[in-house]
Amino acid sequence: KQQKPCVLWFTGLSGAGKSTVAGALENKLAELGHHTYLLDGDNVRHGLCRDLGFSSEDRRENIRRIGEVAVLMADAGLIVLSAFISPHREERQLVRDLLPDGEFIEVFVDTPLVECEKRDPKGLYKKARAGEIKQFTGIDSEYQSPLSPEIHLAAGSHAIEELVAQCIEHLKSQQII
Ligand code: GGZ
Repeated sequence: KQQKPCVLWFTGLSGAGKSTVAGALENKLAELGHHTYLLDGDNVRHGLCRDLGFSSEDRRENIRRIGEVAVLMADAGLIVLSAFISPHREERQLVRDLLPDGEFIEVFVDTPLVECEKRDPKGLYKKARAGEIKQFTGIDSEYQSPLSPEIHLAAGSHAIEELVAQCIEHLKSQQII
């Protein structure tokens, strides 16, 4: 199946739905016959980046490594999906700059903090509020929203299928698929 390689860079708060939407999009792309790879906390923070924590420097190094891996995978022809908070504009820009024009697609999974905190699937916000986890994104560590993402998902108020459809539309409009 014809495809152009690219990196779909999901960014957003913890609990915003990055992995969920990226996973559902990956399934849809596979169904359509495309070749993809999903990078997320499960396969990266336990291996390649297991020496890193959540200080600003460590997050920066986390994103740098993931960016380099994403570039290699795009080089191999894949549609790469990456789902990390990636809280800093500068680091996301560094990854963008590693790729040819049009191959970096920033996907802002825009779920308001109040909603993420209400979902709190792992109880991490509760712990962060209690001071048991320090430097938690959105609580005592900054999240810098994208200023002009290629795809802006209102993920607090739309069903997963609608968000996936919005991504598919964008990929078609850019003749990636
Ligand atoms: C943010 C943290 C923290 C702190 C642990 N701040 O909801 P989760 O659990 O599964 O997703 C979060 C994940 C964030 O890792 P990333 O590699 O995406 O972060 S970054 O891009 O900023 O490097 C959360 C968990 O790890 N977690 N401590 N202090 N999230």
